[in-house]
This record gives sequence, C-alpha cells and structure tokens, in this order.
Amino acid sequence: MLRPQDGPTRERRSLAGLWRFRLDAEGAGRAEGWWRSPLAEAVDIPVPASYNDIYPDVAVRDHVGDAWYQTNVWIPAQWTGQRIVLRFDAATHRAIAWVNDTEVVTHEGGYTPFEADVTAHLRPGAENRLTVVVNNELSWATIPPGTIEERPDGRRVQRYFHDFFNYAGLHRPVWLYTTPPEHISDITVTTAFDDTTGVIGYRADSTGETDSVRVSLRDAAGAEVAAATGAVGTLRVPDVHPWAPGDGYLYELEVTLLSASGEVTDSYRQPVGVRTVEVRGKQFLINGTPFYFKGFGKHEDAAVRGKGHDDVLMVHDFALMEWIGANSFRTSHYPYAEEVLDYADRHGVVVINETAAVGLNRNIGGGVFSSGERVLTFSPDAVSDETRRVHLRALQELVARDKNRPSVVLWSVANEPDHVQPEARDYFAPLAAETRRLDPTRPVAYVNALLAPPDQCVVTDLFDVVLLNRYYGWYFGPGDLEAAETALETELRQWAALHDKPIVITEYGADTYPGLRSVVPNPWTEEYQAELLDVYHRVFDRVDAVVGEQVWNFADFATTPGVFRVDGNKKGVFTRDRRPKTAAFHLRARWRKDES
Ligand code: BDP
Repeated sequence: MLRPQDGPTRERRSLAGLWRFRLDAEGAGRAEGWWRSPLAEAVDIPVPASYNDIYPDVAVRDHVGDAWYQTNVWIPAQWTGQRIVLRFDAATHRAIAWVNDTEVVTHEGGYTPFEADVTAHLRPGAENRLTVVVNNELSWATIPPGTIEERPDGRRVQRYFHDFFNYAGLHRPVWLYTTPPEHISDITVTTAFDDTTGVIGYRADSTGETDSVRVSLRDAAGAEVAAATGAVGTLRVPDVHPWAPGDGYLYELEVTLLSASGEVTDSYRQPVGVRTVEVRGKQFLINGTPFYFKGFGKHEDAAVRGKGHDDVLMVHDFALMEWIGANSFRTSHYPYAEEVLDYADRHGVVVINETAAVGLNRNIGGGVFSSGERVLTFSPDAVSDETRRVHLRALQELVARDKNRPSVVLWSVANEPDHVQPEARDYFAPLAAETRRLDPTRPVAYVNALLAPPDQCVVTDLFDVVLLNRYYGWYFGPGDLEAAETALETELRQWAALHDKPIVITEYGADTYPGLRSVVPNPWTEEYQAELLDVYHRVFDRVDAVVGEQVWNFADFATTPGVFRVDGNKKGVFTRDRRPKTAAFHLRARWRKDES
C-alpha cells in the first residue's frame, strides 16, 4: 500500500488539528445518524492523539465504546478531475468514516492504514463534512483480544490480557490526497546482490489499461544509476552502496506511468535500500554478515498524547537509542507509525516488525503468570477460527504496508501466545505459511514466553528464529540474581541444543522506580535493574546461539492499574519523560564498548 506523497501528479493535505469530539458509550450516534449534521455537545480534540488523557476525566480515560470525530474541510476547486482519497494512517481499534452524508469506509484493526476513494462524495470548491466513529472494544474476535465486563450498575469495563494501556482514537495522521484517475496503485521491490552489483526486482501495479511504465533509479546524490521500461523488471547497479545497519543508504525508484501518447499520467517515488537478510544455522545475516541485535522492545507511549504520533518524541527516541548504542528495536506489540519506519529506513536502524497479536494466552495476563490450573487458550469461546481470520488479515495488512522497507528484517506474528496447547500448531501453521507466501524474502518468528520447558513448545519449528522474553530474577525468583544466572544459561543451552536456529532475547528487565537506590541489589532499585542486565549479558556472551538482546523496555509506559504496576510499567531504561536510569549507562558502556 503506497503512502500519500506530494509530487508532479499528486498532492496531499494533512487533516491534523483540532476536530470536534463526542463520546457515545450507549451507541446512540449510529442510530441517530450523527454524521448527518454538526456534532452536538462536542468538545475539541487534537488529531493525531489518543483521546484518553486529553481531559482530566475518568469517563474519557476509561471510555468503552464509540467515540465520534468530526471536522470540516475545504476542497480546492483545482482538485476537480483528480481522484481524491481519504486515508487514515490508523484508527484504534476500528472505524467507520462518512464524507458528508455518505459512508465511505470501514476498517477493523487499530494499527494499520486504510483509505477510500472519495472522489464521488466530495464537493471541490466547497466545504465538506468528515465524520468518523472510532470504537475501542476488544473481544476474542479482535487483535489484540479482550473481554468486556458488564457491571451491576450498568457500567461496561474493558478487560484485556496485554500490559499496556488500551489507548484509542485517531493516533496517527489523517490525509486527503489526490492522484490522477489512472494511477500507480502499488509498488513492490526486492533486492539482492550479484557480487558487488545490486539487483533490484520491481513490480508496479497501476489502474490504467493502456499505460506503459518507465522506472528510473537514482542514488542518494540524485544521479540516475539504472533505468528500465515495463511494469515488471530488474535493475542492476554496479558497485552498489548497500543499506546496512548504521548506514541507511537509500536509492530512489521513480515509477512513471505514461499514456499511449507518451504523456506522464502519474509518478511515484519509492525509497529502496539494497540489502539481504538470511538465517543460516544459528546465525542471522544481513548482507551476508552476522548481525547482533542490540536495542529494545518499545512502545508508542507518552504523557498526554498516549499513542499519538509525534515527530518530536520520535526523533528524540531515535537520538537516545543512538546515544546508548542500540542498533535495533521491536515494534512491540503492534505496527508502529509509518514515520517511525521511514526514520529507521533512513538511519539504518534494524526493526523486528510485530502485529498486534498480543495476549493470545489465557495463562498469562499482562506479563504476570497465573498460578492455577492451565486453561485452554485455543477454543471456540477464546482464540478461535474467527480470531485467526482477523489475525491473518492483520498480517496481510502489515506486510502490504511495510514490504519494501529495508529496516524490517523479521516479521513477528505474535507476542507470547500460548505455544504449549497442541492446537497452537493448527493456529500458527497457516499464519507462518501465509506470511512466507506474502514475503519470501524475510524470516518469520513468534515471541515466546516462559510457559514451559523448551521441548514442550509445539510451534518453534514452524519459524526461523527463536525469540525469547525472559524474566528470571524478576517474575521468576525476584531478588535472586545468582539463581537467575544459572537458570537462564541452562535454558538457553536447551534451546540451542533443540533447534539449529539463532536466538534473540526480545525481552529481559526489571521494574525500576527512578531514584530508588540501594547498596545491595534490591528489586525495584536502579542498582537491581543494572545488575540484572549485567547478569543476563554475561550469559548471552557465553551462549553462541544468542544473536541479540533487546531490553524490556526502552521507556516506562502506561498500563491498566494493578498491584504489580506503579503508575504503569517501570521497566524502562529511560523514564516516561526520557531521563536515563542507572542501567542506561551500563548499556551504553556495553553497546558502545568497541568505539574509542
Ligand atoms: C511480557 C510482555 C510485555 C510486558 C512484560 C512485563 O511481553 O508486554 O510488559 O512482560 O511484564 O510478558 O513487564
């Protein structure tokens, strides 16, 4: 799916700003047709942002159900004759949109874009009304899943099994953009090397029947290095400058659509990073060279704006990751804003790209393990065939959005699902197969939680890389780092003996209250976090199959309230406002030790 872009044949308009907003817990708006007139009893709401923390009101923060957004947009008369598209970069977790009185699009899933051709419904040269209803309810038929508790007093409370706050709304930009009526609808690129020559396969899809396609590849200085005609083809670039970790070198593929008479109908510029990814035995190779992941699991999370995308915070986070010596992160636990992936592409930051399938497990709740009897996760009343259909669709949308990104080196289909119940295999086999069919160029994995010893996992052989979240010394044996060191090493060696696959530790860490200090390693202190990380690092360095370490978490983040959480999850190496804890300096010393 192409991103909106300005260019000789296209123009885009951001709809960022203050919209009108109204909560609708009873769902009256759908029956009463609130899109037909100016939203009554509305307040201002900023877009993009999560709505939950904008007003000091528990009814807004903990709202369950519909929330209505509305704005008016002037459409320039010059847009007449163009195709006009309305695009939402995300609406969490589902939405319906209307242009004036007409419903134009509906979408399920809170973290991938969707759009509609609204040419027939907008009036150029006039003001138009745009209305969106966003709904945040989670069930066993959504990704992520959840359940709604009906209270005796009539309140509905959202429950969920993941450990981050259920922020909702229009978190990401909303666009109106134009394309010519006959236009480029998609571009796919793949890259490989023939010795020092870059080999770029491309495919341009378009709507025009009689059009022809011309492509031109330019280097970062703007010089053309290859060109071809035809909708499908291969370009060769001698002495190619590869995209590599720490070196986000991008070429630009300009695709031009020409009419039968040779006039330019449409054009689109697609960034291209030439690199390969391969899993060979226990190694993870980028451009044929073993790669070691250093970095974090992150969240899109900040005070007030919730999951609202913000360039200021994004650039700051990347700057802090560079400061600390990180070369990678995981988009835990949902696809991140496209701006974030763009930045990673341009700066050579490596990404494990994850779907929003978090919480597919009835034996863990928000990182905390239930102690009772094991319950069934895969069953008609929990994770069912319907869940799998929604999950599959989420995977398809993620690959469609990010398939051309050099930063993305691995797809993560789920975080900490139940991987022990035998039915897990029937659930994940088709998802792994479909991801490979959609994208044969990248490895596929799922993230494993410590539910059982390695030999009881029924799905690892379906995947290419072993991704492990481990909490020895925290949830398992809090305070005992000696026991943690032994248990971690024993387990990692078991994984390495069972599977000829690389291992990345995608989570390890400890909740840490900033400013709490201790001369002995006490849980929740800054010293304990730093020492726990040191213990893990000693083990990683002794086990060859470990090819990466991503600390949980980059920064403290909001969760539902609970006795295990102090104003959110405090496993951040940085606080929520991005101040370093002691552990940050330990990580920096380790991750930058090769630099003089
Ligand atoms: C892991 C989850 C992560 C949690 C973390 C924790 O993957 O989302 O935040 O535990 O408990 O199980 O801190």
